[in-house]
Amino acid sequence: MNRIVVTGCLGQIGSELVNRLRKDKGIDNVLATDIRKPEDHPVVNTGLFEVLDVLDEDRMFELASEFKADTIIHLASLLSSVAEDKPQVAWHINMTGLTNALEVARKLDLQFFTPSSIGAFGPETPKKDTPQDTLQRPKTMYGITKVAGELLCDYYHDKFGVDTRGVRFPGLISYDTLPGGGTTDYAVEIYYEALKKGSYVSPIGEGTYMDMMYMPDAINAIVQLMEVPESQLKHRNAFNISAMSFEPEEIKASIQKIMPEFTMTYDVNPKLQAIADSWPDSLDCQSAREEWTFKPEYTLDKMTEDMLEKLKIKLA
Ligand code: AKB
Repeated sequence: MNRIVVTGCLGQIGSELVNRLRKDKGIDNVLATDIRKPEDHPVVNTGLFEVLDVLDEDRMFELASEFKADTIIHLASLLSSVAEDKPQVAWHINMTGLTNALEVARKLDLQFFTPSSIGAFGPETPKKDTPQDTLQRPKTMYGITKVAGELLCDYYHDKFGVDTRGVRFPGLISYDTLPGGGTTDYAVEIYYEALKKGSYVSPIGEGTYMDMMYMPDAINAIVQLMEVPESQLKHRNAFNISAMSFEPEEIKASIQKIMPEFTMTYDVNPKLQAIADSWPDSLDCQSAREEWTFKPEYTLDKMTEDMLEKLKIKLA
């Protein structure tokens, strides 16, 4: 991984990943792309940036080929909640975008990364300590595109020899760029609202556990997995990874350790709750630990401390 094209760079993961890769690999070795080019944005202002609609395979090929890329990190995708509102659009963007990126990787012999998600599991999946290899059958369009994507990445490796790699991300929590249209977004919003209003109305019901991870651990995971020798990997795509599993009362309690006056009430959103109920409570991450020494640093309390500190500065 030395010359990298990243799609979907203005998103929650992309904006922080591009920053890290520019530091690690050099500014001129990372080509950030997204469907729009904002006038003033750190990703655009601090390095190479090109407009790219991932539905346009020719343009993706041209950019990667001219840049002499050796790696493509494909992040552009619709998240779970918005995908339920526009299922046909979600299928088109998530699957055609992925197929195009895989084709570019095949034609140019690039190393490849794309994230799957806890959304790739369904209500029949074992809920606790969800195994790496188990029954999936998701009931959301997002989950269907993620399972299909996992299988497609395996296929491109087995059939064409593309060095595809990937993880199943849990909910990602970060202060830099807001997530957009996910089911786990509440775990980001709660910190903003705690600082802005001192209170939060949770759209996810009490007792609903979901896996989560702080963004620095997620970025480390991508870099670590991409750099491990191929010979060490048995499950190259869709590794279960998670740093913590909590329900709304637990994140509330974590915030209250620093802000005792913080309060939370519930107004459960039926769509989000149904999605959350169909996902695992906690993943078994043994394969990631064994095959590429995955080891997240942030616990819930350590993350809360950092989030509140960084957000306070951002919102000041
Ligand atoms: C979402 O909630 O859709 C995402 C995810 C867990 O994949 N954050």
